[in-house]
Amino acid sequence: MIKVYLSLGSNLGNRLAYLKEAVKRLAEDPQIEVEKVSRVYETSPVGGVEQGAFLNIAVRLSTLLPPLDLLDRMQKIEQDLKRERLVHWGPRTIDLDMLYYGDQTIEHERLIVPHKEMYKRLFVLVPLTDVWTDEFFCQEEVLNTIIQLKGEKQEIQCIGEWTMEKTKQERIEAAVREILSAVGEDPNREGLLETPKRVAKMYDEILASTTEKEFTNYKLFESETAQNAQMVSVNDIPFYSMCEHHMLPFFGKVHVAYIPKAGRIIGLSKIPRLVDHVSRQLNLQERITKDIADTLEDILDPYGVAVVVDARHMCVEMRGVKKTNSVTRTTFFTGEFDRDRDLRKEFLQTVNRYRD
Ligand code: PH2
Ligand code: MG
Ligand code: MG
Repeated sequence: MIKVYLSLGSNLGNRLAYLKEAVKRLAEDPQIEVEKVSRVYETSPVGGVEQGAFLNIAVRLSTLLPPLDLLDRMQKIEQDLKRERLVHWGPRTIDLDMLYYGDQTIEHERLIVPHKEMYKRLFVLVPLTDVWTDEFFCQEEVLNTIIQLKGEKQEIQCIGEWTMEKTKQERIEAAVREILSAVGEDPNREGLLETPKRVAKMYDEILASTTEKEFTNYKLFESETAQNAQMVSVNDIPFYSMCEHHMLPFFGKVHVAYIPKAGRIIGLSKIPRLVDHVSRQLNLQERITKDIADTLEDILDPYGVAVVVDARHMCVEMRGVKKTNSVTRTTFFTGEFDRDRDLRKEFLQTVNRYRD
């Protein structure tokens, strides 16, 4: 891992919010570890046009990313945070500059490291002293320069500690460690050391829909042949979800049918995708069933939707009554499927009972 030092500045809009968002985005990058953030400094603008005061911080990272790849990510953050470079050296919502990349010297058309101007800037050097490691190779040079620059008119004032809400990942990790201790385990024993990290990553995947409620990953088609309103069914779609009462898995098969109206159909692979989407949050089987039907109703406005879900629940099988292999079936019918018994029967005959 290579230690990298960055300088961040903002003097437009909610300056602290921009700095926080930029650091958060760095920290969320799986290839970047944010090791330390300096205190927050308010600084008088140096050079360029007449402009408002800056907030500046320094950040220490550890990464395996090559310097230009890291620069790409920094510039992506700048773009995403609506940085506009109307005036060179002028006001900006956010600015990320690379000061040091390990002890390497880089002279590339896109990147010069150590940063060319930094030894003239108190707003870079002072925050840097908050975050460097004991081994940092330029300490003396930086400290001497700070003393020399104090004669110049560069105002810099520390306005507070950096506080950062923990990331989702960190919060889950801490909580998992706590559960491990509470059940009498030693979270520090070899086999468990990486467990909180793995669990946090796993929840990010299997509960992803919690923070992404809307299903948008589909395309509708118009079909001449679907004009005559025949049933379309997709059976045996596997699903895996987590029950909201115990946070234990339940899983099985989903069977879906609908009757297109006005030739409106959806790509067949999108139905399993919808099932996945609906499953990836803490759930009840009944709700999954209804959510799939409701979503298809919303996006297709068909003559009717039928959904059958067969599932095994680990909260039933591993604990409590321990009735293994019992399968729970839930159904939801709308429109014609709700009104027409024969149609419903026709669909249910295509549905095999779920077995292993
Ligand atoms: N950034 C600039 C120009 N001037 N002045 C202060 N105080 N802080 C900055 O971050 C800064 C600046 C261009 O990047
Ligand atoms: Mg800059
Ligand atoms: Mg810059």
